[in-house]
Amino acid sequence: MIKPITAIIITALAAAFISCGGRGGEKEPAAAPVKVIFDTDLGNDIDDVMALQMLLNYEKEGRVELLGVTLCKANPATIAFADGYLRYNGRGDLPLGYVYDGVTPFDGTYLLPTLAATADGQPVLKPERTIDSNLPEAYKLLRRLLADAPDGSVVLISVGPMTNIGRLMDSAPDDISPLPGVELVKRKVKAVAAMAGLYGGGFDFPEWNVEQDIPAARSVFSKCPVPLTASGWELGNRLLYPHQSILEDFGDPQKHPLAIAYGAYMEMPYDRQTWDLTSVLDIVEPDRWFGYSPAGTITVDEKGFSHFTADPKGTQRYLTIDSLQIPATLQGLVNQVTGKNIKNR
Ligand SMILES: [Ca+2]
Repeated sequence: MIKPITAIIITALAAAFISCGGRGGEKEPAAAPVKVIFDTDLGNDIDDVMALQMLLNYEKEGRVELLGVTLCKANPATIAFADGYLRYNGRGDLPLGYVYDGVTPFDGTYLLPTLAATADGQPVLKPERTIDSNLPEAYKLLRRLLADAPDGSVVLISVGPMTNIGRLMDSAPDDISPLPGVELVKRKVKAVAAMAGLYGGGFDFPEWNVEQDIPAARSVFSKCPVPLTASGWELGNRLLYPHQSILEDFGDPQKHPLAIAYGAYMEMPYDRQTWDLTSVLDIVEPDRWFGYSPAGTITVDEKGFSHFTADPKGTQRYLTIDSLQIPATLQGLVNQVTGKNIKNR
């Protein structure tokens, strides 16, 4: 028999554990998953693959609902890679849109090797959608997905040249929606996360995503009618993904498409910057891993340089990080890319 005082302590401890959401107690009521559209230039830098894997893992945790993926790299292998990768993760049903006359048409270094890779005599990726699949124009798919979504529900993540998002902002009413692009975004989108630009004064050059399609970036930053959080080049540059994780956390690295792509992108071993990953991490888990600039506005000049102006009425900001927070945030990124959080929930 348990003595009364011990019983009281146990009861108090159990109550505290449950209120902290501890495992083993009652589960916290799960928040509704965040509806996400992911606009990516898969095939340019490797961080897009890792950012996509983070989203797929968040979805497996019930924290994200992927509505669709739009491709802003104008290379046919991007379609096959995206479809094969989604299919590998059980999401071959996800809508895909493509930028038919967009920028960065080159093959890059990892799309074709990963598509050609085999394991145990089978292709690792088994794409069914290709350039011949008549995919919708990306900005039209964006319009469709937004039109079908509840008001104020969608998070738009932009981690490549902003061609598709720019065309969305500039789009006119059509048979999909009577709203022009900016109004459609205003009604349906809760927030935009964009890996784009360079902030804080430590460096001074046009950031790559912005530079590839300057008119599109100017359009997005000047017209975006909802809160936009940018991740600047300088942020992901401080958080280097450990190559040991690529070698150890995906089973046989010769058989997993992320590890194969990472190994093909550059000569191993290397620790790559986590630019696109930071936008995903913050928009799904705001106020946890990063700090923020004051509110303000971001402008892009004709040469592609980004400029931030603090303004209490502004709805744009950029991510920051304190040096002391870097190890924990990097571990947060690794856990999400590798899916370690799936097992822990
Ligand atoms: Ca990218």
